[in-house]
Amino acid sequence: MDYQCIRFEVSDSVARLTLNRPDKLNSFTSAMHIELRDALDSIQVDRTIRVLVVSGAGRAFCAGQDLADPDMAMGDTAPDIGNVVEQNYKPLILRLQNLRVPTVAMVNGVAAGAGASLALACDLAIAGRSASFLQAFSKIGLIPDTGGTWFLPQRVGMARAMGLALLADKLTAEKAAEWGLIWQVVEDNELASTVDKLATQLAAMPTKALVRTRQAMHAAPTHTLEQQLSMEGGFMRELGWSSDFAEGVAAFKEKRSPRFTGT
Ligand code: T3D
Repeated sequence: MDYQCIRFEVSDSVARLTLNRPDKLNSFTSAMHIELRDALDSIQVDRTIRVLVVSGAGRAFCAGQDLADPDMAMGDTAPDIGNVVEQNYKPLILRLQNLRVPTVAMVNGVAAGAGASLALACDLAIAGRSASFLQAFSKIGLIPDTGGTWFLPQRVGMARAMGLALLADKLTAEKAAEWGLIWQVVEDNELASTVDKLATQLAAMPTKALVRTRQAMHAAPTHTLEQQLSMEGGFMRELGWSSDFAEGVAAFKEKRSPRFTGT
């Protein structure tokens, strides 16, 4: 597929997906969603990829839904944005959650509405100091979607999640890191190099274990302890049969760095 709204590059086991509508702060359109689905699906079949980095072109990460997209057009009747959520946002988040590689959001500027949720849907979010997070939804009469109501309280607790969602105040990157919404904040001029280093590190790690960790962590809130222990046991059994486990143990015994292959 020839991408118009995103850039997608793969090199050295790292896939870089850049939302690429800088004039509109990389806001989502239906056309962008089609391209995102295509790019994410390609990661599922390209076994050379070991990590995904998501970022935005220009000064923003993503301003959420493009409010001027035809999907949002107010004709004689109001648009069915429930359908837009079902057809575009739900598949996006489920694809990210089920991706076979770890994911990193490089938040280079404002992340608003579904753009903030996109960052939260990645396994690790790293922001530049001038970036910010905005639950813009209540300003236009909507709720935090794209998983926002799921990610927010889990990350920052109910009181802060409600404050952010109801009041739609901008949260600085520094505060976001302090509150546990994101993993790390770094100086703007160090963001790209920090994320490159992290991506290289993740790409050399035992991919399957990282992904099973994500799945177990996200299952925990709805599981009993017994269910969670069973899930951990199942994943450990599977990982115990992986090449990366054998390599990790061998490397430990031989006092050398492991050479994980993601298998
Ligand atoms: O289908 C569905 O709706 C369901 C899904 C909904 C999910 C959602 O994401 S709902 C929330 C949608 N997003 C927003 O409400 C955020 C709207 N944008 C803003 O509040 C501000 O733009 C920002 C706080 C993100 C950034 O402010 P600022 O001052 O840095 O930039 P700006 O001047 O407002 O924007 C620059 C340009 O981007 C401007 O275009 P122009 O005038 O230069 O031609 C602006 O219109 C455009 N832009 C920014 N956000 C959007 C957008 N255009 C379309 N849609 C946007 N969301």
